[in-house]
Amino acid sequence: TKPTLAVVGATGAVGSVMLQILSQHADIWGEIRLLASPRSAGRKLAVRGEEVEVMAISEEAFVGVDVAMFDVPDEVAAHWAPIAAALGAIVVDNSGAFRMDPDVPLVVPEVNPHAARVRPRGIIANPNCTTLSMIVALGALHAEFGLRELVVSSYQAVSGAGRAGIDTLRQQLSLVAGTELGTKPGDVRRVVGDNTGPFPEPVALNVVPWAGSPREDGWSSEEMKVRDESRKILGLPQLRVAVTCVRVPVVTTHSLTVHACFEGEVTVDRAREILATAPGVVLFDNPEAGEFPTPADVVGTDPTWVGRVRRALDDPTALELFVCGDNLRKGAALNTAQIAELVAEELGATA
Ligand code: 2RA
Repeated sequence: TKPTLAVVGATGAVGSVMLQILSQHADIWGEIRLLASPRSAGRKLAVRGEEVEVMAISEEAFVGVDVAMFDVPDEVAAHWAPIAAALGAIVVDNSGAFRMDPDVPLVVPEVNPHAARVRPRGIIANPNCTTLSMIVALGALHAEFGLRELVVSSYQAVSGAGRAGIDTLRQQLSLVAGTELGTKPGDVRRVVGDNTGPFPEPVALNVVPWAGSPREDGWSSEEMKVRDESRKILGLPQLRVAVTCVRVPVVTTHSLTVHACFEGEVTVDRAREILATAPGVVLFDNPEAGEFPTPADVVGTDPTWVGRVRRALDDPTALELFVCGDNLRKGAALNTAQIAELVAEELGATA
């Protein structure tokens, strides 16, 4: 019999992409249960061409579930994931609640699939979307060149902050559309007013050097995630990481500039060969023909797109890259689904 899957947080921005992916991938699941907060219970959502009613999260709802994909706030995951695991489900969690727990593997199937098999708490964590938007390409380069240091800046889409992020950008864009803003200081702020939603500053016609919540010494939670998660996924606990996270007025698809330093000298030719053949990576790099990845083209696709591959001007051991990944697909729903599929394969093999 096919395993039973629960999608927890089915009504959110990531949840709805999870349902699309379940309808697009090979149909390996038996029953699919959709769970969400009591507020969303009773709604009907389409999955695999059928309308399925959303149930409120409860202990009973997890009985008989083999694998549960969670996309809910940290505190909801912290409460419910261990309950689901105790009831026998293997949980694949996309919150930040368990990612750095030493007893919870943090898995990217193209990079460290073996880690998914060792899960003492019955929970597997899915990385943050910013880490995920670059790590498949970096994992491929690391496997050959040996990564030593990363210097990264992110250009993060508003859907990283969920439906509220998307709604905020759309509202702000409608307020500024047709106005002649941007010549006088404070223009955009005046038009947008206090309507900054989940962001600390207006995001339309702007860039905001902040994502997440404050951490020690001026760092943001998002920046700490990029460092800590990259180290854990790559198995490089001492990796040097310098990172600044920035929000930009893009709906979906995170971009990053990456300066990656390796153990020895690298060549662009070899780097391009690695990127062109790595699973889950597309090399799109011919600037003279206007070819480099942009969010407008990458959105809705599965791979990590890499362009602008150059050897660092002043360091023969370093590469410069521009990387784009759909933050709702590989950055969240797709990676979670891929992990769930790995687990289903394992359950099938041992059944
Ligand atoms: C963001 N990475 O883009 C976060 C969401 N997990 O806001």
